[in-house]
Amino acid sequence: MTLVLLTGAAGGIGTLLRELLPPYGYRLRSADLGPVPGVPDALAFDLADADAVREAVRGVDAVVHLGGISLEDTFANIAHSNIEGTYRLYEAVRAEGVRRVVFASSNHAVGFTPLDGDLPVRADTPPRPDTYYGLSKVFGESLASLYADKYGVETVSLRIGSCFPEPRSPRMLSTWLSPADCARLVHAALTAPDVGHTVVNAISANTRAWWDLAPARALGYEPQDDAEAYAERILAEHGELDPESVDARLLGGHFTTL
Ligand code: NAI
Ligand code: 15L
Repeated sequence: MTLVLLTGAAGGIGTLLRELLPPYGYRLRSADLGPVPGVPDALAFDLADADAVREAVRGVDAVVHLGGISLEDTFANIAHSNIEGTYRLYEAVRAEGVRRVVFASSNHAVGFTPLDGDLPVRADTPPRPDTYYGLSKVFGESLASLYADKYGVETVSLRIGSCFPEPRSPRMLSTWLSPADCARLVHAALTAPDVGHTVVNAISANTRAWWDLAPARALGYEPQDDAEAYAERILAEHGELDPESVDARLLGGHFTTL
């Protein structure tokens, strides 16, 4: 059975994937800064701690790297958890001979991409980070590229839109990644052959999508969900997306104003 290190296992997506990945045949080694509720044998360490990260990576077949700060923060905090932490993870992966990483990148790596240009936005659109947080995801993608070319450590970087149990806003009718589709995509990213470093957009099959899913589908991802199922309730609550609003004009929405 494939043993996968899941960093950020106590977080929102980690909690969802701890339920959704084992049915695909994975055994998980969960890790986070502190305890992971319901997982007494989870590893607790800071991703910037090189020795602890090396120990956590030893013996696994692959890593799903969700750990880190998931919103905007000070540069110092982002540098510690997301830049130093991701570097330490890749160094451990290289040293321990692990061959595959799935990296949780973000739409905020390309958040300043305008939505009035060519749609859908492709997965090879150039980096346009909207925050220090987005910048750290650009760093992570570039680090993955370096380690693929130099050391043969393969990575699929998932530019995740908005992964929550349900979409929460009119913007998320475009950016939602359902938990079940997230698990489908992570499974595809763990099993597709010869990925080198591949960047894919990571959303469900949303009617209002802004993003091209062709590279994700090429890995074997077949999304089954569509945020449109929630449109009536969301739009009754919030109204339609104002075309002048930052959520309608820029991919990263309000992160561009933080
Ligand atoms: P979250 O904030 O709920 O979980 C992140 C986890 O990482 C937390 O449990 C936290 O304790 C842990 N962590 C933070 N700093 C750490 C450190 N220095 N060492 C060890 N662990 C550390 O985030 P969520 O929503 O589960 O997201 C998971 C990943 O996916 C993050 O990398 C996030 O940037 C990315 N992502 C999430 C999106 C979403 O819609 N939820 C969208 C785009 C990207
Ligand atoms: C992200 O990268 C964040 O981690 C998440 O909390 C959401 O805000 C998401 O992007 C989004 O853009 O909806």
